Parts: sequence; C-alpha cells; structure tokens
Amino acid sequence: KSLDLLHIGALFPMSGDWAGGIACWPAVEMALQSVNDHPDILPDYRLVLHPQDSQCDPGLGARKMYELLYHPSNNSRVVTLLTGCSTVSTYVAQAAHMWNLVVLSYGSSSPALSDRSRFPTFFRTHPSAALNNPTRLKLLQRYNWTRVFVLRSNEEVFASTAKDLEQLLRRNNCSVMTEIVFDAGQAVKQLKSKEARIIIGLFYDPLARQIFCQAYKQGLFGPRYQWLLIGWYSDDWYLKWPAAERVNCTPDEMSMAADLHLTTESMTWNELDQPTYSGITARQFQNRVLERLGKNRSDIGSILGFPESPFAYDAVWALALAMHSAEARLKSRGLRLLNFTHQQPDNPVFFELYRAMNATNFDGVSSRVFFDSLGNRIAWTQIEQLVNGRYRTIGRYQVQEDKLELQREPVWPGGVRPRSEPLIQPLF
Ligand code: ABU
Repeated sequence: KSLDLLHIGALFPMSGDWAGGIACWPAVEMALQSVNDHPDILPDYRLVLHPQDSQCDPGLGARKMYELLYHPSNNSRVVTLLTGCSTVSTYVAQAAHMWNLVVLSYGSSSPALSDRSRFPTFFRTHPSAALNNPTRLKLLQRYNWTRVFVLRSNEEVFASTAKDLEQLLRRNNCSVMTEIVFDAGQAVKQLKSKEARIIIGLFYDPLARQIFCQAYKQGLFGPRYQWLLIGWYSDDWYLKWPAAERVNCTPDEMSMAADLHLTTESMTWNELDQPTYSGITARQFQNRVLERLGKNRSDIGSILGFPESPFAYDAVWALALAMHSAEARLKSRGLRLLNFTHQQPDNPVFFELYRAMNATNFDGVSSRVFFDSLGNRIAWTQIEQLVNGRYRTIGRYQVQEDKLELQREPVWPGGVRPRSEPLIQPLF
C-alpha cells in the first residue's frame, strides 16, 4: 500500500567544536530504517529524514533550519527537528516553537536548555551537563579539595554548567573561583598566579588542546595539580587535531600535560545484554554503527560522536513512539498526523505530539529513556582517568540515591594526592 510521508529535519555537526554528527548521523539512519521496517509502528507512514550539516555553528544551524522550513525545493512539511551541539540547539530551540516544532536533541548538554520558558518544546535524550556537577562535588569531598578553580570558555553551555557548579560547591563550603578563557596563554597564567591546584575545565576539545599546550609550556601539570575535564572528548583528543588547528606543542608534550587528568560524564550505554525496545542489544547497536562507519571495535575511542550515538538512535525511537501514540489519539477525533501545520497556533497534532513526548518511557540502547518535567534525561555518571595514554574507569555515581561505586582509587601525579591549598597561602 502507499504510505504517507512524515518529514523530519535533522542538523548534524560534521565538523567544528563537537563533530558528533560523524557517528550520530548513521545511528539516526539506522533507527529510521528499523522504525520504517517495523510492521506495527506508524504502519500507515514512512519517516523521511532531511539531514543538514550545521558544523556546530549556531548561525549556520539557524540558516539550515530556515532552509528546512522554507526552501522552495523542499515541499515537505517538517514535523520535528533533531539537533546536536548545544550552541546550535540553543538557537534552533528558541525559535522552533513558533512553527509548532518539537525539537529533540541527541547531542546537547547545556544546562541552559532546561529553561522551559526559553525552550518550550525542547527535549533531549542527551543528559544535561549539570548532571556531572554532583559527581564533581563527590570527588572534591572525597579527596578533601575545598579550594577549586573552574576554567571555562564563554559559550552558554559552559557558562550555565559553571554557574550550577559554583552554586553547588558554595552551598557545600567549597571555595570556587572561575576564570573565563579568552586567550589560553593568559588564562593559564592567571591560574598559576592564583596558585590553582585543583582545576575543573569546561570547554570544547579544540580549546582543551590550546589550554593543555599552555599548561605544558607554563608547567601547570604533574605533581601538585589535578585537572578534572569533560568525559565526552575522543580518547585521543590531546594527540590528534584537524590540520587547520594550530597547536604549538608536540603530541608527546600534550601527553605529558594531559596525563592523569580525571573526567566525569553521563553513562551512555544500556549495560544489560538484552534486546531493547527496538529489538537489538546495545552491543549489537555498537557493531552496526561501526559497520556503517567501516570501523572496528578498536577504533571506538577515537570516533567522534560514538558515545552519543545511542542517544541519537533512541531519539528517533522516542519520536516514532510519540508519533504513533499521537496518531492513535488524533484518530479518535477524526484527525491524523498529516493535519500538522506550522502556522496554526493551537495545532492539535503539535499538542498531541508534545503530550506524547512528555510521556516517553521505553528501554533504549542508552538505557531507559524518559524525560523529567524540563525535558531532561536522567542517568548515571562515570568517572575516568587518563593513565599512560588510556582512559580507565575509576567508578560511577548516581545522584538521586547518592550512590558512589568506586572500582579503584585514581593514580596521583608524583604518587601523592594533590592538596587544594598551596603550602604558602596566596594573598587573596
Ligand atoms: N556530548 C556532546 C555534547 C555537545 C554539546 O553539548 O554541545
């Protein structure tokens, strides 16, 4: 029988600050194929993807959104937008509700996106970066680090993460000073002059390379210092970089500076080796993404967007299930998903789709998928440490139950746990 088409606009960052589209795009295609092949989900429809490269650039992302909505060659009516990269999602999700569009992000961590008054139709399968802050606090408390420096770049994703972190640390009697990076050399110099010892870095990985090169040159690494970074960079972020990026350090120098840093990140995989709602296990999903990318399991750590690919796969399933349930409710009123319009302010299709998104609850390859009242995902976080060129697990933490499960203690630079206070107190 002939199927009606449901159009989905999608923005993938294929380059730029976070080029996670590299693994997330194939994951979305895989999910679309499995939904379209499923006999019982949206049996009267075929989902059609309209992918665009945003380069993780908010201006380009906004332009691509308008093209998806208005380009004359695009006579399809896009019902929903999938996005990745916080900076792009922030622009898109601020505007999209004006066109009745639900925005679902597989790759946006910015805590600012949890503001329902600014982003009323935004959901994400990627957890908010704020989820890492209680984990950071747990580590600081465990190792008696009460004087901490936050080094962050100026994008809202990191500003909002830092704000949440500062409030949490101050409430827990930890002194925290924040340095915003405009120039990596100057920022590292400031940290040195303030006798920083415990440093939490919040930035995308191109800036991380600039900072660690400066940390090497200015000696802000090794014994006495402990860096805590974001855990979703590729495993070789400090060794390899795009040709256009100028890093004035050798990979050996970068390795020395980056060695023994700790990371925190939300856990991305369903750990049960059982078929999830879509019929495949998380491991089968990994193998299929690798196959599409022409890569092996040994490449996993260096594929950009691989940790987020389960969020991308589950985002499509969340959307398909929400559409399916919206269609059933619409039918009882003599309507269909095809009655969606961008203009009608109280469009019933938009209303039912939004309602169904809120009720999402299924077992995904990234574990159970459901959203809190702000459209956020709930998840465990894991702690890792770079030791001699390999990331190894230190433990994991679940904030709701205040559960810390440690597998091992970190290796300390120079064999001694750094203190957060310098031996001679600085005058500030
Ligand atoms: N885990 C990737 C998040 C990227 C972003 O928030 O922009």
